[in-house]
Amino acid sequence: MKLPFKKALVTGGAGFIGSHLVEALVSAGCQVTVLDNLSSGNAANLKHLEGKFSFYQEDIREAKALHAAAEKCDVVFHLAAVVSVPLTIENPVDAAAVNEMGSLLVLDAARKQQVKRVVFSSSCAIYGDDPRLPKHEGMHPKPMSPYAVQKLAAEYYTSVFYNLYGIETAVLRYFNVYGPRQDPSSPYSGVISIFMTKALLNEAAVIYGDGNQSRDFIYVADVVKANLLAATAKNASGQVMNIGSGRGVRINKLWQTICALSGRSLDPRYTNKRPGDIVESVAGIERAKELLDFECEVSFEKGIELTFEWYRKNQRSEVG
Ligand code: UD2
Repeated sequence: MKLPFKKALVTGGAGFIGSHLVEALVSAGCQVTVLDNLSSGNAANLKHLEGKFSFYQEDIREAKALHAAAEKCDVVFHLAAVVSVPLTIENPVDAAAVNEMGSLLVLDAARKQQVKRVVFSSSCAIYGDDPRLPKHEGMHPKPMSPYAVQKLAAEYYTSVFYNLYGIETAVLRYFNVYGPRQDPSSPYSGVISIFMTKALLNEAAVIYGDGNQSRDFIYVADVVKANLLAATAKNASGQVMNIGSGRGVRINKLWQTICALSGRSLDPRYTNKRPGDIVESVAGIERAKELLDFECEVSFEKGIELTFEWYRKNQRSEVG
């Protein structure tokens, strides 16, 4: 993809999604700066790109580093965050300092450094448990966790910066992102990373509830594509867009698919539903299609296959 901008900052660039974005930007010939405090990101995610980007190992709240990193950038992709919902429940104040105040500082640095556009990574968490499907951007937000409140607050700041200061912004509400490099080692890791690691270890998955809950899974390369389009599409400025596949997959079906790929037949162990677990989640994707001309290229079946291959090659012994 030929990009119409030269220099970009990726906050959280050493994380799962961020590292894939950095890879795409570098291979498109973009000059990339990464700012990441490595609290949940991992330098190993960028090892293969060593020497091809600038790196600030800093927190987004370190104003001096942030300003230096944003200097002369055309675009800021803001992905740095406390990404675990349960962690924000355990420690809402610390998480807010990063997810809310940190986001405000990123926007302000972008404004002062005259960055043209900021693409903010938000989450479908802001819809809460609204039972109506698919979830679309016109729905009234119903945040149910500090994480969702913090993402929503940052979305509002983004919109205020667009209206008050004329800085171009685009907000992407990700659904369940999966793919290579997603860390399976915590109980709050993405379900696909956990299930794949379990299947490879010949262990049964634990399914919370009856397994009939659905999720809209989106492959990480498609999320990267959405970011690149959001950085450049004329109509995206000032907009909020869902980034999902538009298709719901039940957790029982997910486990069966992964078992089939591993060639094993393992009955899952069922346990209590997770507190606050949403039952159905499917993205309405019309707005991203209209404004970004975005469509998922990688089907669930293909993405699962690619991801499983990666976990097979990079097998781990720790799993959430
Ligand atoms: C996702 C995001 C979260 C937030 C939220 C918004 C991830 C990793 N998390 O949380 O950041 O944006 O959406 O609503 O993308 N499950 C099992 N067994 C396991 C692990 C999970 O049954 O070992 C179930 C879990 O109960 C849930 C589903 O799988 O019903 C997906 O769980 P998840 O932790 O991957 O993601 P989710 O949707 O809770």
